[in-house]
Amino acid sequence: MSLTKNPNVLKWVDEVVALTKPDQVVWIDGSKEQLEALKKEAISTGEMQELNQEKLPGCLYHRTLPNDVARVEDRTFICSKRKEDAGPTNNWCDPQEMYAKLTPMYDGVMKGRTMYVIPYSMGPIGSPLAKVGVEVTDSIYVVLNMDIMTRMGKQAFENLGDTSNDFVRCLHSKADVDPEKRYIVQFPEDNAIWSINSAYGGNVLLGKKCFALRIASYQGKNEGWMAEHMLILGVKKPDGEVKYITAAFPSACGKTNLAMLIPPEGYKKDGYEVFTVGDDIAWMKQGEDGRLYAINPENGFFGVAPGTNAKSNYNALASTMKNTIFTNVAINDDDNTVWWEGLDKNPPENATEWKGAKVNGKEYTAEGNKLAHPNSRFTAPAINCPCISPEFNNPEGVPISAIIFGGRRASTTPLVYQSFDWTHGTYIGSAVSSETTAAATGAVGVLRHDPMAMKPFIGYNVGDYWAHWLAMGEKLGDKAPKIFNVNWFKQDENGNFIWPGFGDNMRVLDWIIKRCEGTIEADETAIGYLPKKGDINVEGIEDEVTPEIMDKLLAVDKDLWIKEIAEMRRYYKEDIADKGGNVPAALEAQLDALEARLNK
Ligand code: GTP
Ligand code: SPV
Ligand code: MN
Repeated sequence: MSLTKNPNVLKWVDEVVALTKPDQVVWIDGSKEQLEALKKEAISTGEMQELNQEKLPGCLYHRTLPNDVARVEDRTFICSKRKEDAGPTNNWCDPQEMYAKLTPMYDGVMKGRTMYVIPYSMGPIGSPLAKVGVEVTDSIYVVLNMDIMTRMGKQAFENLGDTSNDFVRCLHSKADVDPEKRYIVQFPEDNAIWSINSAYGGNVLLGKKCFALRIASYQGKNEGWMAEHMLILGVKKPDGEVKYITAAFPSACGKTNLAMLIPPEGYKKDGYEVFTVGDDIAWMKQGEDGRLYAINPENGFFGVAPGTNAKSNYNALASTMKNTIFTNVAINDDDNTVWWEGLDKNPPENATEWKGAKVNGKEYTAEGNKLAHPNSRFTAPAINCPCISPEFNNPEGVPISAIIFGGRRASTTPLVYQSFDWTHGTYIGSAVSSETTAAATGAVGVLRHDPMAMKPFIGYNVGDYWAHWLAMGEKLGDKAPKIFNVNWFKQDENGNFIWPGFGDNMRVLDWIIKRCEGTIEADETAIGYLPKKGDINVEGIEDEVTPEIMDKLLAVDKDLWIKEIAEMRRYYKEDIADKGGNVPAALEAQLDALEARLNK
């Protein structure tokens, strides 16, 4: 039975039913009974595996095909009418051509299967910033994940109303999970997403990257707000005030970890606390008081499992202890729980590795094999998180004081620096580059440009995206958040990280907050404001972060920066301008000014 009278929804569902020809159509109302029945069904068919219900109540396991374990950027398209509207960072195809190519692939694809119709809201129900999507899918895994990641079910239709046409049409079929026929396609001008032949995370949970970033960034440009690949956290200071910060790091570069940070002992004693509002995506809009407000459109965390442990990210681990779906981690067959590299130092001897083979985990990992896929993930409800912010469901969002950019850089970029102003900060965002990770298919560890950590997610022309950033700065004026850059990943000659990272990143947040409050001086350098000697608090880690190491962490190496500038000139010209991207003159001017300052 359909859950809405909205004729736009009903018409679209009729169309996709006629196209995909499912045996039956099930509308997902979000009720407990319905979800329990779906879980049972998925367990009975083997699509999901039930884990130890005493140790991990409500938790399920899922394995995707080895060819289907990460986002596929080379098969992801932005289909705007005009090629120049997709711009140089996206694969483009004419929408009519793409519809013509994909329609036969969807024709009858759900014969013998059930179609699930999932209404969902990105953002708290009733929030002026929230938006509705409807995803149809032939995967129970998708339904159960969407339940965790979004506000799913009837409530979303209540938000949409009976007449609105403002919902994103999300069509997913796992089809045959054929990598040669895999397509992740956004049609921004049609409010539509078509995904086929994948059953993995970011390719199929269409509310996430496809809608909340690719489609939403396009909507944000047109409607005057921003959709960004950013965590949102609150730092409660000893005086009780909470300062909110967003941070954009590329995939698998530390957003979930920073968002759930536990402050070092000294800070805890002083009364500092960190609260998580979001770990991956921020929608931001100017509020009535002129400041920038952010909501997390998601309702859960789709986090990287490997490396997560009680020490590195206690709050993330705690979030996965119930009602969580684990994808492509390893199974500990002794007690039917989960394991991944970095959880602890004891790989289970009786293990099933992520592809499904029974192995002796100790021997297997000793040979250099991995039990869990490097991009294995947990899908955990936000309410499980011990440090979830009391403002998590605030429909108005939280006011942002600072925006942080960062990436994985072995050299060049210091631990932290502050931009001179919003325009300079926008330049810094445009210049983010980072070593690639397992979150997307392709080589790992290759330095690539990833402006604002949004390279795979900007749903339109990157030049227009930068212009939109500059326009937002104009609008926000002196109420604009201050913009910073951080690098947790600086290495020594032997390739070891020289900054302890994780909870100790609080020390950098502390400096950032003081800069926002204007209570700490800084050194004005060619690249921006840097901490003065001794201003990054190293109490308790003096042995690890000696003054010499701190000097290295904060060094601005002129030769490396001259190289960086040459690369940015090449990037702006060859990768952007020559390929149809309009680099705003204000950003070119920032590059000139940076070079002039360095050569002074
Ligand atoms: P996506 O979900 O793909 O967007 O990733 P993310 O940005 O949320 O990254 P996440 O926090 O899951 O971290 C990814 C990897 O980086 C994990 O293996 C972490 O252990 C590692 N990491 C996170 N923070 C730090 C840090 O401060 N220092 C170091 N050295 N590694 C870190
Ligand atoms: C990312 O790759 O940035 C993720 C995981 O957060 S996915 O949802 O697969 O995009
Ligand atoms: Mn992400």
